[in-house]
Amino acid sequence: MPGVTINRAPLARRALAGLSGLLAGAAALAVAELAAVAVRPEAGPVVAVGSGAIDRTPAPVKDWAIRTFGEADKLVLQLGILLVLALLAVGLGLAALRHRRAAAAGVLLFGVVGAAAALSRPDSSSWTDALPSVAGALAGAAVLHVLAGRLTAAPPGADGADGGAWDRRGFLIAASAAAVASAGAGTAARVAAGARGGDAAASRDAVTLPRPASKAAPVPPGAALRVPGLQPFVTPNKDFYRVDTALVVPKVDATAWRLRIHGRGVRTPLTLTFQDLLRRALVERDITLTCVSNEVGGPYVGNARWIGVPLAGLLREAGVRPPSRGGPADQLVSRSVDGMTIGTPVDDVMDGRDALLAVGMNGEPLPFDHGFPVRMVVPGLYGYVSACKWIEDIELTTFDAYDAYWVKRDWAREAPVKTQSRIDTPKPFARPGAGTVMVAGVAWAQHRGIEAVEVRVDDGPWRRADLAAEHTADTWRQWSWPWKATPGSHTLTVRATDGTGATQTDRRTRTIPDGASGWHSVVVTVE
Ligand SMILES: Nc1nc2c(c(=O)[nH]1)N[C@H]1C(S)=C(S)[C@@H](COP(=O)(O)O)O[C@H]1N2
Ligand SMILES: [Mo]
Repeated sequence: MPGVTINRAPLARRALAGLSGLLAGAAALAVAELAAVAVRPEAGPVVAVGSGAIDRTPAPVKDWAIRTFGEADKLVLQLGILLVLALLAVGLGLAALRHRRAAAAGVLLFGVVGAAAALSRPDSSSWTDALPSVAGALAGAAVLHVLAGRLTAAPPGADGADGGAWDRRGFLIAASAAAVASAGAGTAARVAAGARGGDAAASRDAVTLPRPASKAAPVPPGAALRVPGLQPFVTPNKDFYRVDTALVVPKVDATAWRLRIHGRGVRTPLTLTFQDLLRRALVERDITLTCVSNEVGGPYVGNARWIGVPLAGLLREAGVRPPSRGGPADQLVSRSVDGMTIGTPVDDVMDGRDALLAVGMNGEPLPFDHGFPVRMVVPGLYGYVSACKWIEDIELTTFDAYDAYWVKRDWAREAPVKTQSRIDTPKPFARPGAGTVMVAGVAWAQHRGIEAVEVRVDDGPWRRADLAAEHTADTWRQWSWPWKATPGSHTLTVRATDGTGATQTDRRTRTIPDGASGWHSVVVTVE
């Protein structure tokens, strides 16, 4: 049916042009992601642009995103990027109707943006990181040129001679071919990316954690209360909160991993393998980790049993003296394989607390999400100033000389964990029956310990809650309080007192710059 052309009706032509743009965009992304597997997964345009966006997002917006989307924040960001790309692709397709070359150039411009984003990542070390975006853009421009190009060609002459325009079947075949090829490339990229992470997974499977030379103190029987709705004393790995900037979780092959310790005041720089760490005397400790982005009453706190190498001992072997003993470096900067930098006071790491290079979490090698093969854990400090995951470098320097990632973004240089308490049950807006209602939750003031927890109903007097047995000052403490609930709407409020005798302040602050303060309240209606 050579006489049936589709490029005469303007509306249909525009729809097909938009579709051409979308298909060009899909081809560009699929080819780029496939190329990224060969080059470096993090060099793919979506991840590179997304990571760049994360780094440049103003702190309040990032805070809002974490608050609103929680741990789905990265998924939302990636879907957002894809949506914007899809709209732009449709736009370029429409533009191609009039300005075929300009539209193709537009696609190439996106390639340049993607390449620039990939090259400017802190973990980019090679020009080859530009290749995925460039390859994708070339593929996208070609698809757009072919599909949209012939939408504008002259229609066949009255004699039925082909004027270069698509007939319905021709366009359908070409468009389907582009779609199938893109889907194929995209699927191949997924499969290849999975295989690439295989080495890391195999290296993790091969790890047998040695028995620690120093075991964790046994958890006293009374440390874990049995109250429905209360968070368990030990947070299972699968439920442990995750906060990081990694759009793609780094998959590090432990057999190729190295940790370098160097910098100011380091007499003997060290380079350690994973086996080097496992051969040392390991310690096992229960430590509660908290994120500075945790709102009052929020979920970004968890307690785990870590196995690791005491960091202070390693530093002493390297010849490091803390500033309190005359050493020249007051800041320890840890760097991860994905370019995160975290600054920790050297004095804190070397003051006798259990600052660890952790290799194990709750009886297994670190999960990839939580930093395999090695991460730092320092009791008493928020994660962003202490808990570097996927660590590969430790540099001794000064706070004057260097600002770490979050400090550059207006968070505090030093950030000890603030005393906090949370009501886990009843939940906000619960409707318990009148009578005895168990109010229970957790309180934490890592490295100072929790001495007391008090609960208040409405504006009534503070009542001492029953504290679970104390495990260590570095772990959170559960509490409960049997409330004689009377019908009506009531506000329950909690506050804790830490091991120094200081009571949690009621002054509400935002999370930025050094952690939220204030009391947690829940409103319930007793029936
Ligand atoms: N490499 C890397 N390490 C990191 C981060 C990160 O973004 N990248 N986030 C830090 C923050 S803010 C916190 S609170 C803890 C969270 O550790 P988790 O995800 O294992 O709970 O990791 C810290 N270590
Ligand atoms: Mo954090």
